[in-house]
Amino acid sequence: MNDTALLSQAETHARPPVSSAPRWDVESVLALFELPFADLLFLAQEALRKHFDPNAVQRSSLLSIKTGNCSEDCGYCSQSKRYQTGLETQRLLSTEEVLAAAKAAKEQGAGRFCMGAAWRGPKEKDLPAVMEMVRAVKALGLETCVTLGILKDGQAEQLKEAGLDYYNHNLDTAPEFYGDVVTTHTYQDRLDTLRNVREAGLKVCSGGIVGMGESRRHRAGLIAKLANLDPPPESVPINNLVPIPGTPLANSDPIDIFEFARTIAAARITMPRSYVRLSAGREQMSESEQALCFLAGANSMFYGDHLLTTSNPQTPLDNTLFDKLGLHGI
Ligand code: SAM
Ligand code: DTB
Ligand code: SF4
Repeated sequence: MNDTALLSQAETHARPPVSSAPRWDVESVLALFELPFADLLFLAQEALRKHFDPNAVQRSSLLSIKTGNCSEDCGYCSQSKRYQTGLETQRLLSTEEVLAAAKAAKEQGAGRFCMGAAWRGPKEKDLPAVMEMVRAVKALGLETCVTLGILKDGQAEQLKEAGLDYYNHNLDTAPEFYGDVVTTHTYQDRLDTLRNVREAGLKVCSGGIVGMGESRRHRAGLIAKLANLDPPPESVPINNLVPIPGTPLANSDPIDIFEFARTIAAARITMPRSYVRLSAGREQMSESEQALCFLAGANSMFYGDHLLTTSNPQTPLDNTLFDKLGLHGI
């Protein structure tokens, strides 16, 4: 497919879905990855500028509300109880602790507050406490997001009733590679949760991780899967693997920054109306590398000095970068 044809596929995609047929096949996404870099970034900028203020960056702050001791074996994760990562575990925080962190995030300028729990999924007894946190954070005037793992029938509806805006649940990689990274739950489990979340009327945040030893075709496969969700996620986090000593992926080769930027650009072009988030791994990137990701169409990021169990650039550093680039936060 030539550039014009690829862009016209992007434009078709931008219209409200008329059928549930896949709109992006893996080959077409691969063709985007294989464009000359400047051509790819040009298409990404065109897609961004059609739907967004290109200099506005959505900012979400993260808090781990329950840390470590997780039953699952996700090969990238510091929080699995199967790996010796030296992580200090923490039971579910109180609403007061969460509220204090949310207030601080709001003061720094975050627009959304995302609460993450190291669960395979929440137990029925856990949900009332999380619902209380959601109500309290929303009352501050922040958008709310939680990431709690696999949801059982009815749980997404309960979270919606509490006023939750977004549910984060990443597909993480292509279906063909998922089994190399996680064996304790399946890709289909994750798709089922995303369907439950959508049916409950919540907004979807779903993306993935690159740099886990996957191929370019796998990266294209992840993007195609996300773009073909009907409708696509409102928010698409693209994480660069943060290697955690003690996990199976501790020694993965870092991904080349241009390949990372290509993944962001492919997400931008195939999901033109979604916020594409430059997510984990920013601390390992220079200012210029981050700027490249914004040029590739990222218009969202994690803001605040920590992610879940690892660190993120300090707020003053991010504010300086925004000043240098003429970006403003929302
Ligand atoms: N337990 C829930 C789940 O797995 O859905 C929610 C928390 S989990 C830590 C949320 C997401 O963080 C994962 O799906 C993965 O995409 C991302 N993540 C976890 N560890 C990471 C790492 N070391 N580097 C990059 N991203 C990571
Ligand atoms: C997402 O895609 N990335 C965030 C959030 N959603 C929950 C988590 C990143 C975690 C990075 C490793 C850590 O801090 O444990
Ligand atoms: Fe548990 Fe989530 Fe980490 Fe997997 S990614 S081990 S489910 S906390």
